Amino acid sequence: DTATLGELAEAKGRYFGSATDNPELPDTQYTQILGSEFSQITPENTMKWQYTEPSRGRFDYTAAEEIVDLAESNGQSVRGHTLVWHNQLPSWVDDVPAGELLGVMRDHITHEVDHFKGRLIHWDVVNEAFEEDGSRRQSVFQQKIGDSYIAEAFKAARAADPDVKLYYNDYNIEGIGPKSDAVYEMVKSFKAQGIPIDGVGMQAHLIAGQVPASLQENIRRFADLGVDVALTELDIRMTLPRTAAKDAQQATDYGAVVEACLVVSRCVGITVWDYTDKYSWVPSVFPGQGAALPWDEDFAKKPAYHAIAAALN
Ligand code: 9MR
Repeated sequence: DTATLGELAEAKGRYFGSATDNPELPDTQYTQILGSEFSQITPENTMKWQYTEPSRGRFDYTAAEEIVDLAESNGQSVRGHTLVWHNQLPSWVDDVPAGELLGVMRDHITHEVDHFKGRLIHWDVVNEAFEEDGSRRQSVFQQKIGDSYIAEAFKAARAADPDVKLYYNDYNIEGIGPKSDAVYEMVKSFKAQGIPIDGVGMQAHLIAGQVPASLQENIRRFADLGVDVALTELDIRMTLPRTAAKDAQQATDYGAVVEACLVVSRCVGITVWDYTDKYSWVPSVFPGQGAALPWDEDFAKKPAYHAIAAALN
């Protein structure tokens, strides 16, 4: 069986992608697999505000372009990640007077969306705007603009590019619960009011043995609102060290996630948050945990890889 994950997903009308980051690109063993196995790429960091508008009105897409150019040369689609987020936000944004922040946010969105117009399939317009209890995260945008900032962000993105699909993206919204309920209600009200939203990104930073049982039902209820769903940052971490049993559990979990997407026609694709344990964000943020990706740190395929391929078949 020599089909790539991208090809297997394509046969099901989906993409299968990976995130990548600029410091990894000189690693030719890495880029060989990145360029061949996946049909979609997400820049892991360099489309974020800190890189793209490091000071007010000064835009820089050099690093992001490096990834988009590479993806295009490999025939891969690209998801834009992300326009409005409380992290990786340059400190000057915190100091913008409340009365100016809506304009600053719109200018940022307009400039970046326009810059990449025609080259991206999706934009994560707003990222991680809710707390676990379903309340709004008290970001600078929430505090200075108020509840309307999310709708305003989507309207600005649509005005800048009528074709790119506009996504709301968050973590811990894979299962049904207070946080996903809040996102669900937001999407429902956007649809009722004509606020442009095309999709919901479920990040899917999961834990081996703990895939939410309601994942498939949750994907379906969003699809039934008339939006697409994408699994945008999939990884499934475990407590280190790896064992055969943990690898087997993780493989089962990856297979289950892929199957949950495939049964809902509006689940359009899956992106792993990088593909090799060599470059995973997990160990630095969750000490003692890791091995979350389908390839190990030496680029050997793990049981998870084979479970993904089998599920896509
Ligand atoms: O993987 C990204 C890591 O390299 C950055 O240091 C980090 C900064 O917050 O962001 C990571 O990506 C995040 C993504 O942009 C949004 N969802 C959570 C991801 C993991 O933290």
